[in-house]
Amino acid sequence: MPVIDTPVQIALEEKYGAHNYHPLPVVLSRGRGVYVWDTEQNRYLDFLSGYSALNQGHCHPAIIEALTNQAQKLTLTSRAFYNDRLGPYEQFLCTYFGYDKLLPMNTGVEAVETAIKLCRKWAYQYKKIEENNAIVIVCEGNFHGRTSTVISFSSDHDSKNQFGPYMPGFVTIPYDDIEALKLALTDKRVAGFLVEPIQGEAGVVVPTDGYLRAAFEACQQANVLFIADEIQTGLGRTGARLACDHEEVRPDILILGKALSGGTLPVSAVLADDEIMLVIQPGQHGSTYGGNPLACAVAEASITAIENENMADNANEMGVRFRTGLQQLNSPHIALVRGKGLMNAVVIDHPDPEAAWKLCITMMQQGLLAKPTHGDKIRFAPPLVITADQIDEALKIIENSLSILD
Ligand code: IF1
Repeated sequence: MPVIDTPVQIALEEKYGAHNYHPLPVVLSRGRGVYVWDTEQNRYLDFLSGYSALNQGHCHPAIIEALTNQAQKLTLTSRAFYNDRLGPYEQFLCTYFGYDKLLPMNTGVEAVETAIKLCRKWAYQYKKIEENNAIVIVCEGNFHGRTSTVISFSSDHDSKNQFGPYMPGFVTIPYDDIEALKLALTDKRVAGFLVEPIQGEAGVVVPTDGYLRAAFEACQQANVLFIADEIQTGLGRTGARLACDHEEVRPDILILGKALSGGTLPVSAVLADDEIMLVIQPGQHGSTYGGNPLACAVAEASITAIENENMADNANEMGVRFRTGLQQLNSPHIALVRGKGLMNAVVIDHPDPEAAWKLCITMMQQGLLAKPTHGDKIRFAPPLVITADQIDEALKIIENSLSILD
């Protein structure tokens, strides 16, 4: 494969690709574990992890082996027929997370859409809410994906603007505000509460200890489904199997994605018990690739790797090391360090609105990849297989790079 120079690669995307992203000016060509290499063979620590789809690290051997083995056998049957991977995978995941059933989808937002449909239909059948009047409560600062329905309840201008008309049936409340939730729950049309246990895109906003537990109990009191979007927070990222585990909350509907496939191909899933899951009957929901044997093989290997390598515990330990190291830099440019496990972010304090971007460019030049979110926040989310030495290597790069802001 001839090496194409970085500027040429970038120009190709500029000319022939939609301009729906503004990437850092680096062209990656190889990845393994926490490292990626660009076309000039420069090595970087990946502190974005494919937006937390690479919890297991790049090209995890066991996941790639599962992918390549299954790819030689059977990749897609459609759900018109059974295949020999789906049943065992569904049993594996339902047993692992403790639910009756799983509905397999592909992208995260498709799983979010599925959860909304399940919630609405459950409300009509079990809560006897008048049809087409179900309300789902969502939070300010949410990010649940980019379909027309999901951006209908986004509070982010760029995600929502000029994509109307918008889907009705959503009420927005402030995040981490239990009284606001309790008030919203007095509306008898409310069917569900859709929430990220930690808000990712908003810049890693960690709610007050006890918020998730209190929210879950308030929903139970109101016979409203607690729907946890664990697409980014799940699968070890926050130092537990699920972020909800930190508060012993068992969501009525659990949404998974991203690292469910270890960064190989889109695999998502919705888990729930029979009363909820069985409101969808044959012909009422689905997807061409949902539950394909390749996805099942990869997802089983992805979860097994997280479990066998104790990635959640490592995320806990390395997260503490990373946040402590950041705080000890005592940088005047870091206003705030926040996060849980290896889902962390810093808020940059600097008069230059481009400061976070410039810092990311400098860190890139020093061998660490991270990207700003919403201007002044930088998300730091490495693969959960990172070692103490690699955390220290990253902290050194961040420390050296911060001087660019002096
Ligand atoms: C982009 C970040 C954004 C998610 C949660 C559902 C989805 C996501 C909690 C949808 C997707 C991705 C999408 C990507 C950037 C990234 C992201 F927070 F992870 F950084 F946008 F907020 N729920 N998050 O985080 O899953 O359909 O993408 O598989 O769209 O720019 P998807």
